[in-house]
This record gives sequence, C-alpha cells and structure tokens, in this order.
Amino acid sequence: MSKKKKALITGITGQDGSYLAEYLLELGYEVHGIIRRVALEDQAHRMWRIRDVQDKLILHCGALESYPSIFNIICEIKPDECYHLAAQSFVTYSFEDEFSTFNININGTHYLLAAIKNLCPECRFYFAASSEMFGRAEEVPQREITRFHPRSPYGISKVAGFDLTRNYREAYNSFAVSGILFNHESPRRGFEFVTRKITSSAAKIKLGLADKLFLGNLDAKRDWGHSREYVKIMRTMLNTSSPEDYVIGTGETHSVREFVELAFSEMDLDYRKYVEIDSKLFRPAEVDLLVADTTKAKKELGWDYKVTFQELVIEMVKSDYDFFKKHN
Ligand code: F7E
Repeated sequence: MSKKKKALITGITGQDGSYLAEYLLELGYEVHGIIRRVALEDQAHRMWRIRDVQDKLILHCGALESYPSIFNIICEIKPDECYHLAAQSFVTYSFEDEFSTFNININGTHYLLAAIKNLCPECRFYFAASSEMFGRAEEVPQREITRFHPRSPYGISKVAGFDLTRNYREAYNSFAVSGILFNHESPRRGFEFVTRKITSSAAKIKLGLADKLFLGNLDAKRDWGHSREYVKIMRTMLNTSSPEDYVIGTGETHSVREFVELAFSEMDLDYRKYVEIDSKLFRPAEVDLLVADTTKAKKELGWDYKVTFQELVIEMVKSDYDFFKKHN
C-alpha cells in the first residue's frame, strides 16, 4: 500500500484553508495545519470553518512570525506538500498596520521557505499570491507577465512573497510556486470583506435585524470566483511536472455596485433604500479594475471554472439568510 501523502496548510482555519483541508482529506492525504494558540482558546469563533473535519486533522500550534516555531513544525512533520495560505489578508487593515502586515506576510513566507529548504527540500511549496499585486494594472485583463504595481502594504507584501518563492525556485531548485488568485468568496468568507459584508447585511435587513449598510467605493471592479473551486487548482499546481506560477480567476469582472444590487434583489430589496456611502471606507489608494486572463492555466492545468457570478452571490446571500433566520 502506498504511503499517505502529508500536506501542511497554514491558514487552515480560514476560508481557503478549510475548503482545501476538506478536499485533501477526500483525496486521502494526511492533513496537518498550523493554528495560533489563541484559536484553541476561542474555538467557537476561530475554528468554525473546520469544525466538521477537525477530528481528522493534525493541528500544530505555531506562529508565522517566529522562525524557531516554523522550523520545529516543519522538522516534526516533514510534509510532502505545503500550502502557505496564512496572511494578514485584509487590504484595508494593511494601511493601518503596515509593519505587522509585512512581518507576517513576508517573514512568515520566508521562514517557511527556508525551513523547507533546510529540512525537507523535496517538499513542494504553494504560495498564495494575489491579484492585488497588479494594483494599478497596465493591461486588462491581467496575466502572469503583467507588471506588478501594488497599491497597498498588503499588495507589496504579496509581491515580496511572490519574489521570495520564485527566488527559492531559481536559486535552490525548490518546487515552489505561486497561485496569483483573483478574489474568491463563499459563505465562509470573513465578514470584513465586501462580499460577505453585503450578503450578511442584505439578509439581516430582510429579516428586520438591520436597517442600513455603509459601504465605500461602489465603482471598484473585481473578478470574483468561488473559493471551493479555487483551492482545487492549488493542489494541481503542486502536482504538475514543472513548477510554474499561474493566474487564476473567472475572466469576468463586476463592480461592487453590481454585487450589492444582485444580493439585495435576491432578497426582494432595492439596495438604494438601504445603502449609504461612508467616505471613511474608501482606501488611501484603490485598485480600480481587476480581471484575470487565465489562458496559461487553462492550457497547462486544465483550469475549467464554471460557477457564475449570479450563482456565487445567490449562494452567499441565501446561506446568510438561513443562518441569521436560525440564529437570531
Ligand atoms: O474589497 C471595495 C474596496 O476587502 C473589494 C482579499 O481577499 O481579494 C481581497 O482583497 C473592493 C475594494 O477585497 C467596502 O474598496 C467598498 O475595491 O472585499 P475586499 P480586496 O481588497 O479586493 C484579494 C485578491 C486578496 O488577496 C485579499 O486578501 O470593495 N469596498 N466598500 C469595500 N471593501 C470592504 N472591505 N468594505 C467596504 O465597506
């Protein structure tokens, strides 16, 4: 019988980490995850996404900000595949705390790459890069060779992580790749991101639990896909013959306004009666338009994405409606 493959996921309690853990378990992997110690103390709040599979996972307490902590975990597990998804991923917050964003996102990535290189160089490494690296993009749609022009500390930190990953590949022959994923959402999205903020508010307003939704820039455009589908391609990227970076998205772009309109209309509400613009929610520097050119991923990885924008919005708003109806 062949040995079970060992995967390590950082950020396993997050949206992508939880879907990826479920997917890898289904495929027969032994799945390890790094969690913060505080997560154990506040399980209801921090572990809800992995609740259903928690007893099948092997969780390790650790801190991405600490090389010894990462070193010890990698030494103990010696994974075959490492999916580095953990990050300070909220763009707005990165403007408020640039330093901790850089510390977690850049050093955390570096520590993992270095520990893997020293302890288990055969381990394949996936870095969660981001369309935020394109920022004020020079071309539309954006592809792997589009020049990066990040517009936030978060975007800058992801460019650094991307460069580190590529450099480990080129300098040390590591199988280290980046998935440049465009926005991906689901009912497991955090409430601070615009999509979940909108769907949870629309559901609450419908149920009489709220009466207003404050938003910032409604004209920003994003390429929104479904997280559950996106995590599968991460595994594909680590199981190809040569390590390469790929852009992953839907190839369609929609404005925040379109998202709001659709979510509210699904609840039979006219968003214009409930949405108010709050200038404090605008970012110091905005990314106006993102849309993915996935030609390379389609050709080389067989990327074949099917969930429509409408299906995504409807799934999220219905799930929030059911949740708040049950728990109010
Ligand atoms: O903002 C606008 C905001 O915070 C989307 C992260 O996963 O995807 C995500 O980054 C847009 C922006 O996501 C509000 O100005 C308007 O233009 O949902 P978001 P993001 O910044 O695109 C990328 C790929 C990542 O890698 C990131 O980690 O919506 N917007 N009004 C607002 N945004 C928020 N959060 N809240 C508002 O009230």
